[in-house]
Amino acid sequence: MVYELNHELAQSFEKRFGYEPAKLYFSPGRVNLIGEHTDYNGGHVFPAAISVGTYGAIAPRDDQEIRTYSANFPEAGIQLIALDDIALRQYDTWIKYLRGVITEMAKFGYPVTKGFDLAIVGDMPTASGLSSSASLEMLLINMLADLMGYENDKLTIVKMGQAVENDYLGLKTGIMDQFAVAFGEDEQAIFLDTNTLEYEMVPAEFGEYRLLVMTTNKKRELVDSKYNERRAETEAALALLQESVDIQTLGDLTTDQFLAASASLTADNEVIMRRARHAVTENQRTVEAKAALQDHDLETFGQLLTASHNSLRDDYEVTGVELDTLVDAALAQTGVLGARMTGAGFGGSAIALVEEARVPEITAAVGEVYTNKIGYQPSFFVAEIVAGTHEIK
Ligand code: GAF
Repeated sequence: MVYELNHELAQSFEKRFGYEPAKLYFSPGRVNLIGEHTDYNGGHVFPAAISVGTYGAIAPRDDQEIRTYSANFPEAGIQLIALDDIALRQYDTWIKYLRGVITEMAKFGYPVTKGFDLAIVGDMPTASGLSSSASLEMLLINMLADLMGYENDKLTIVKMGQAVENDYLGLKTGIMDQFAVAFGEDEQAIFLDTNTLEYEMVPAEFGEYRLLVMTTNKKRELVDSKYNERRAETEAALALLQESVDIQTLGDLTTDQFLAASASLTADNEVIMRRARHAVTENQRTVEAKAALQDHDLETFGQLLTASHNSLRDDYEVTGVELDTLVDAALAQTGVLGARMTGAGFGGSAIALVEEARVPEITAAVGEVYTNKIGYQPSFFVAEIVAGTHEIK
């Protein structure tokens, strides 16, 4: 399953550039099991790297030129970039990530000074909310760090990827996606405290159940501005709460402490306090879900996934009719222990913990309900949890 496009990419490189690539890499996407919109609120997250992602083939050049080709945009052909001209262009497609990566690597003391030929291909559904950008960022940074002979320190690479989002592209994302893509391990979920960056690998053992990824196929609209808006709302709530409690982040509060501290503030600040309530309760659910998974208590784990979705729908308001339809339709089926949106929301994908033997029936039933209500089809696959970004030897 993993490396499905590996061979094809090597051929595609050779066809475009006339010689074999020096190195091939794979960079996964991610699902987040639970812990949504907590990573910029000092909470816990619980993601895992998955087998759909981005492949890269690269070879060094003797000059300062960069020639690139994406098999996902064949009509663009080979695009040329010069190392000394990497400012963001208005009509940049995926190339903006390459320019961003080169810019941020230089700022982190990892300047890219050699030219190279590069081909990439990805097999993630578009706008799937499975972190295609973090997958690409981690791929490019790993390849270019190796090309230059720099030490491949995972956490630094993760932070460079986050800087591409935050500083180069202006999206105020947290650290979860890059961390999951870089630190993933086969069949392990990553329980990460985004406050301390301490993490623990937890076997993603689902027994007779599988993680079904259900993609809305909704066109990506306004996700970035709404994401930044949610972040501003929780920051405003934190500032208000800090007037009465001594906390650094919302992740410092238990649900009970939050309810006590927010009681007198809620009437005048209804919306931002609901946002904060999600961040606090979601953090608690994430800690409980990790314990449930370790105890092989899949019933409880599933219930926490569903509770997470409800909080994202009602308090954080980041789901929307497409994600709600997928989740509700999945939960109405026999053999489903829980379901929730995964990632930023507003479209993208949901996950459901489903009985393996019933996957075909469940996807057929959910697909029918969704298509009738939304007017186009969703897509489905069973997640395979794999290792983080690496060279394919
Ligand atoms: C996006 C962001 F990139 C992550 O940092 C995280 O905040 C997530 O949305 C929501 O949990 O994927």
